[in-house]
Amino acid sequence: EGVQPQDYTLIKMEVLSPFPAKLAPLEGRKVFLAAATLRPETMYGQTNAWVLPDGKYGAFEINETDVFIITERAALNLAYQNFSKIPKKPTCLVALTGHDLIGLPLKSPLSVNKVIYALPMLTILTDKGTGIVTSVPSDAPDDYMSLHDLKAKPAFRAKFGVKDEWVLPFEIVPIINIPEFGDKSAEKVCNDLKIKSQNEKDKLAEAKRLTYLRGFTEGTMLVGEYAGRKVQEAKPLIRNKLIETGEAIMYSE
Ligand code: A2H
Repeated sequence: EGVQPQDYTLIKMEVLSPFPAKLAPLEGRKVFLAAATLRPETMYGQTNAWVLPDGKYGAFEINETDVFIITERAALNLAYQNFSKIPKKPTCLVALTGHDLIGLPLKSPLSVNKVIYALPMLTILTDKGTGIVTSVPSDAPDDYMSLHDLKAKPAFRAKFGVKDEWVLPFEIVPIINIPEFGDKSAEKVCNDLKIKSQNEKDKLAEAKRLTYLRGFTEGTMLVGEYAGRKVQEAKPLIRNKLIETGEAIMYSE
C-alpha cells in the first residue's frame, strides 16, 4: 500500500429482510454490506455489489443497531476509527464467506435501481478497503467488465449460483458526461482498448487511469441533485450529504 492514507467513503448497502439462514442470527438488526469507494458521486449508477466468493468476511457490531459485513482487517481499522460497539475491539457476530453473500438483495443510497444484488467478482483484493465493492459499470472499467462477464457467460453465473434476474435486467445507467468519452465512459474506454474480460489487469489499469482522471477534471453530472454541475464540485457535496444522513461514513487506511 501507498505511504499516504487513502480517504474512502463507506457506502452502507442495507441487506433486505428476510435474511437467509446464514444471517438468521442477525434478524432484527440493521445489516449492511459496507463498500469502500473513491467516487461517492457515482452512487446513482449502482447496478450491484461485488464480493469475492472465497473471501473471508464477518458481520461486525458497529454500534447498538448497525452491523457491517466486511473483512476482519477493515473491522479492526474501523474499531480504531471509533466504529465498533466495543471501542478498539471488533466483535464478529457471524463468520461468512463471499459465497454466503452472493444473491443478497440490497438497498443502496442514491441508487436509481431500488434493489440490487451481491454478485461475484474474482479480482477483489482482501487487503484494500472492506473487501466489498459497489458496482458502477457506467464509470468503473472493472465493474463494467465484471458485469459484462456475468451477463455474457451463463456458465460463469451457474458456477456461482447467480440467478439471471440478479444480473440480466440491470442496464448501464448514464450518470456522468465526459467530453471525449460520452455518457458511459467505462464502456467506451473498455471497447477502445479491446478489453475482453475482468482478468486483463494491465489494460484495465490503463482504462481506470484514463476514466478516473478525465471523470474528475472534465466530468459533468447528468443526474441527481447536482445535475449540470462539475463532478469536482458535486463530489464533496454528495459525500458530505451521505455522511450527514447516516447513509455513509468516512474511512481511511
Ligand atoms: B471505486 P484504490 Cl465509478 N478490491 O468505486 C478491488 N477494488 C476495490 C476494492 C477492493 N478490495 N475496494 C474498493 N475498490 C474499488 C466506484 C468507482 C471506483 C468508480 C470509478 C473508479 C473507481 C465504483 N466501483 O476506482 O486502489 C472501488 O471502486 C478506480 C480506482 O484505493 C474504489 O473506488 O485507488 C477503488 O477501487 C479504490 O481503489
